[in-house]
Amino acid sequence: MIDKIINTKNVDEADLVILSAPYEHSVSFLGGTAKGPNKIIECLDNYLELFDIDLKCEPAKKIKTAKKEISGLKNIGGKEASKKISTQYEKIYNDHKFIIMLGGEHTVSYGALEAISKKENPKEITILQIDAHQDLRDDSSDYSNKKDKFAHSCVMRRVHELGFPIVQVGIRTYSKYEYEYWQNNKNTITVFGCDGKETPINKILESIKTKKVYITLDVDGFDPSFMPGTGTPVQGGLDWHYGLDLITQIINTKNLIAADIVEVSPQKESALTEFGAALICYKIMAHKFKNKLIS
Ligand SMILES: [Mn+2]
Repeated sequence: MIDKIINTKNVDEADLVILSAPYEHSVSFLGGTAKGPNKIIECLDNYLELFDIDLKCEPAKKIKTAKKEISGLKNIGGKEASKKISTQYEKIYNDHKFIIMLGGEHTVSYGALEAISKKENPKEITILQIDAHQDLRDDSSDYSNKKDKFAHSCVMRRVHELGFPIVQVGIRTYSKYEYEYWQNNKNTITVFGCDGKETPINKILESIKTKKVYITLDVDGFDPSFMPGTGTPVQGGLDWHYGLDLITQIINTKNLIAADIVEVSPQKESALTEFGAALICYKIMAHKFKNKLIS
């Protein structure tokens, strides 16, 4: 039998669920994120080594992983999509499964966090957002004729309104309105920019005041040389090893309650982005279930 990372069809018996949210609607530049989840899963199924070279073991053999897709996300607006995601997410989350959600555009994170906010106190969970953009707009009216409060560029504002504190890493472009919102909410929004000098990881860890953390990874947070396939690429992002180190250190020092990887837009000429997203997904799995690996 060939061992696979996604190794059970039964969501009920899984420790971990890879939840696809192939939602794409409020694209502001390049499209294609609806195809992201399947491409990442293809990499998880076929191209990744099971052996983790840092942990020196095969995490997949100890973690029961299932996949599931959120249905009904085609041709609907962001508010409706968020509701669909939230309802389906809630069922799996309440069943005590660890969820890694794969997007889709960044809007999908709101549905997940709304579901979580029903069960837990948002003030006790910090969102660690790796992203080139703050996504703190109130709506999309400054760049689109369609005013949309659930566009991808507004997702972290909506999440912040739910009560979650946010720590942003990799930020290197924002609008006047986003800057103002951040300045008015400095107690609960911490920003680490990207100016060519790397922020020491312990500084980021110190800025997270809660034990519980949710990671939302917009792949454009990484430098586009590592993750070129994304809707709104921006030069000068996180180094690959630095980003991985940040993610694993957070899992090892905090209580990661769930994560998402969004904005993967597969390219014809390069599979780098979906492969990188799959690698990060497997890293999160391995470190989250580290205790299981030793036994
Ligand atoms: Mn984003």
